[in-house]
Amino acid sequence: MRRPIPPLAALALWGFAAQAQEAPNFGEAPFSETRPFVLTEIAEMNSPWALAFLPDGRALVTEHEGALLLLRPTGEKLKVSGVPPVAYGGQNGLFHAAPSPRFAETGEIYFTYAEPGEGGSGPALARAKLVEAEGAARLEDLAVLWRQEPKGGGGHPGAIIAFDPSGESLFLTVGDRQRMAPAQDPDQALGKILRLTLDGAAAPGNPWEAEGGVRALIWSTGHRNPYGLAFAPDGRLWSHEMGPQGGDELNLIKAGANYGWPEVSYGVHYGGRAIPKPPARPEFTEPALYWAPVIAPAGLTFYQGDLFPDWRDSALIGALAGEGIVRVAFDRAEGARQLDRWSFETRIRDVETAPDGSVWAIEDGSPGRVWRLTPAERAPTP
Ligand SMILES: [Ca+2]
Repeated sequence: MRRPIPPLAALALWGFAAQAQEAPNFGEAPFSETRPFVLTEIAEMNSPWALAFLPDGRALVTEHEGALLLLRPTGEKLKVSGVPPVAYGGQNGLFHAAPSPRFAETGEIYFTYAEPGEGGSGPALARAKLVEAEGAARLEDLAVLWRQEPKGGGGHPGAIIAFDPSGESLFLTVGDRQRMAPAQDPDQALGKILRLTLDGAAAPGNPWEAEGGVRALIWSTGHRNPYGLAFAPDGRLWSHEMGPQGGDELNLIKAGANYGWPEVSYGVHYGGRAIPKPPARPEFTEPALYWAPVIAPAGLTFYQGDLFPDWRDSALIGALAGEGIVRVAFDRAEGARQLDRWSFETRIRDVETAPDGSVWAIEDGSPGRVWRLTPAERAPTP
């Protein structure tokens, strides 16, 4: 017969177990008292959604209604023609554009948008060549590499692209389009992170490659609305996603892992209906950290520049509801902790590291803005 555990010791053990299993919550963290950067407005934009840098220091900036622009650090804009029609409304529109890992040779870019069609719209991934001549820019040789079928209603598109550091494959977030259950359906792309070849086929080595169809495209499962996806300098892939009421997550993305939506969450459904917390279902992968109340994360970049040496290897995350930028640092044992939370007093939709080491951030809205962050002058040390 087992000896009964004294109540206080049991409580302590339970406390330790709970601590060991539950991801840390950063929802109530206060704003940092000082900002180590100054902000310079680069340009006013019409509902800017996402940005990515070309090797020459210009940014590809999407506007949600369907415009794609090349933006110089001076604020000069050049509109790129040839973007296909997008289904614009609510969370749908033009999403994310990024240069191919082979951009220097091919001039190709990849972009995502809500493709209109029978029944509504669906997220789509396209590739095209960016051609510039006589001061104008256009897309040529457009090919839609992947599209969600069947089309339908709903927001939560995800639609963020990240290229594998090898340059041989790409990862694409696909949100649950506010339908929830498909995130656990292995035959639907909704609520998944896909891994594709640069031509949009199932990438060799995917966990369900042998099963074919949609399954062969899937890298990870059980996501809600991931608006951030990026590789860390150590080669690990991270994503964040918006929870419902509470429960925004930062996840270390592993092949074949299931991140639990909508079966578990640190949040509750809108209206307050409970959802089991992740430790209740050990088959689901816990987030590295979560926010309740939410920050509504959007945009993710791992800082590797020289202008902010204190930020090297940490992640910068935009916050819509959180109205600012969050900095997260990592340790070797998969741990992540929020170190800074800077208030912008406005919704931040995306954040990226520029080739010169400055950080650019998108202020959400119409008009919205693109901001440049450079180091604040420090008081001279005596
Ligand atoms: Ca989850």
